[in-house]
Amino acid sequence: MKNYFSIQDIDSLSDWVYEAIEMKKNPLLDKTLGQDKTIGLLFFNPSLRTRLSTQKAALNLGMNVIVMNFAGEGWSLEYGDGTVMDQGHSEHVKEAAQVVSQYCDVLAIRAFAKLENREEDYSEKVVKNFIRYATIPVVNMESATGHPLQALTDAITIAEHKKTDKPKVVLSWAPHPKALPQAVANSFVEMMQRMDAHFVITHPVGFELANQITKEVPIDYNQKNAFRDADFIYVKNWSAYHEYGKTLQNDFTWKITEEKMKLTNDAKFMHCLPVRRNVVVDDAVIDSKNSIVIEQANNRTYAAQLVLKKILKNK
Ligand code: SN0
Repeated sequence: MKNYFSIQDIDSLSDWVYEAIEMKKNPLLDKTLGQDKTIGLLFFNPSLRTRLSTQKAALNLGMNVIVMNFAGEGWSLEYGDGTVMDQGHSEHVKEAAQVVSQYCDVLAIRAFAKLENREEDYSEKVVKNFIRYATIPVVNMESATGHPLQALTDAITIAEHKKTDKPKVVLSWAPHPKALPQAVANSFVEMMQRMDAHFVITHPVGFELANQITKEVPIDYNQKNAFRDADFIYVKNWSAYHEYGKTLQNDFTWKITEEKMKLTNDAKFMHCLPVRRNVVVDDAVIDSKNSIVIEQANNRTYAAQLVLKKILKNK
């Protein structure tokens, strides 16, 4: 594998999930694989789990890690072809990507959706241009439209916790004070279409995700109905896709409560974090024994480590 841009780069999901679970049992098995190799992590946005788990994954493989916060510290980058660069942008991605490629063996990038222009975000301007001009493999650490490391983590976590071969998994929208990207939800939806699961999405009218991603996945506009008999409740806020980047109405009746969790089949509660307590989910749910968010975050390391291992082995 050269780049890990989206979950389409996973050739055999069941093999990957199995390998990640094996790797978790003995994370230092390949501790010399990345010896004398360097990964560079570029962040255009904040991070806790992605930054530390990807570093941890690289360290487990014996790699060196260099990290740069691009937001505020890097030059403001230009992405257009043939632009007369007499405005605010100081450096073209063409040079930036080639230069970084000389310092590193693998490059990982986080660049969130700006939520201003749907076409621009869905063209994946930042990460795709880095892939275009870099001469080394590129890993997506949440781009404008996807978060494939999170989705791989979620597949691993569901595989570890499922009690039946085909669990019922519900992706539920929840309220949030800010407009958030669709990236996590998009990649989760794509992942659930590849997993053996009864998958349902529930959200208020107007929060439909891109049809090219949701395809035939059933949408239930009645959250309580969707929750019935669920084995996993995966919660995420996202802003509207059609009225792009808008929060529309922030319906607080969509918060995840103990009462709603009682409708489920003793479902596990999942969230990629960070989460706004008592806005997205009540303390009573996230602090309950059914909440697996901390273990889910732990699995970020093994998802990243598996991806890096495959890139290092060029398989
Ligand atoms: C990001 C998102 O894409 O929704 C990253 C999730 C992994 N989340 C946020 O930006 C939350 C910010 C906040 O203020 O709650």
